[in-house]
Amino acid sequence: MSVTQTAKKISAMEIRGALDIAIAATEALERELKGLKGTTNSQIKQLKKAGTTLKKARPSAISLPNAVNYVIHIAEENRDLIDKEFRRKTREDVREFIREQKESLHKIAEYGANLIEGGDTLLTHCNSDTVVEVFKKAQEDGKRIEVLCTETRPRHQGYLSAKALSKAKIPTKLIVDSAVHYAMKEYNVDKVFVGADTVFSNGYVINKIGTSQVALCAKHMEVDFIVATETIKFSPESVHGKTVEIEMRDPGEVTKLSGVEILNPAFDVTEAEYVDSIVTEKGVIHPSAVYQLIKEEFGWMFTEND
Ligand code: RUB
Repeated sequence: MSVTQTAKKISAMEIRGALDIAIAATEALERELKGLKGTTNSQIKQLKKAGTTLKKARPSAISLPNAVNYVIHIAEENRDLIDKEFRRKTREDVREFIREQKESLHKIAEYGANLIEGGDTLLTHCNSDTVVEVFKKAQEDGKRIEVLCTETRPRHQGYLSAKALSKAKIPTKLIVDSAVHYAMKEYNVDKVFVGADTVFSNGYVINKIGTSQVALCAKHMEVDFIVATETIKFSPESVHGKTVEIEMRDPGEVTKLSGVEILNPAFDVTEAEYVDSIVTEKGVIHPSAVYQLIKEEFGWMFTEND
């Protein structure tokens, strides 16, 4: 699949979820590298152009520009290599980066599962592969858990979570989004786990629209609100105050109602004070530790003056 085809699939949400988006973009650049020609400088230029096409595909998951920027960083590090050797070494490094991302998922599953106790009732919103892996690991570890999944209007990604969990033989219930408060009370939810599209240096989290309402309910009900995310979803630019755009999708995804303006924001921001823990591949951290972890993980993006 070409860079343009990958970007189209990301925009159309045929490839979705912040980690899958990042991996798909990285793989597209790796394939692009294979066919590049010309001087190393011109190959890097072509790679940057392809990267720009990918970055435009969706705006709210920082994992996408992070992955693209990292591939370009790798290419620039290999700038002194010539032609074939440049492509060979860069592709090898890019494949290593993809392996690391996949490995992160397993580590988060392990650390996240350690936060779950046998008998827990858990709730999740939308469809995060990372969260699904955490729940599956808890089950594999012999913990008896039950999961409530929100439907996640308008695209119903909660159905994907519910299907994946029930396939893994985890008792699963599906609720409409507006039943979160009711379900937390009626089913004694112990913990909420959600994924992330972007995590800012101040610990604020962008995730699927509705996440912040779930977090408000969790706070009110004194239920732990846990975010499971690879550090590729941390925003290094947020250290300098940069935010990301909240994607507004086609109103037709919601409904058609003549004479009424339909709004369809796809993501929202959950403030750090609602987040109890963030599970990363580097360990379980408090939102106040995000800044430090960004400095460690994205050192290649900062200068000595940062
Ligand atoms: C998906 C979403 C997910 C995060 C994390 O939104 O908000 O919670 O992307 O997913 P959309 P993962 O369906 O609009 O892409 O843990 O799989 O990276």
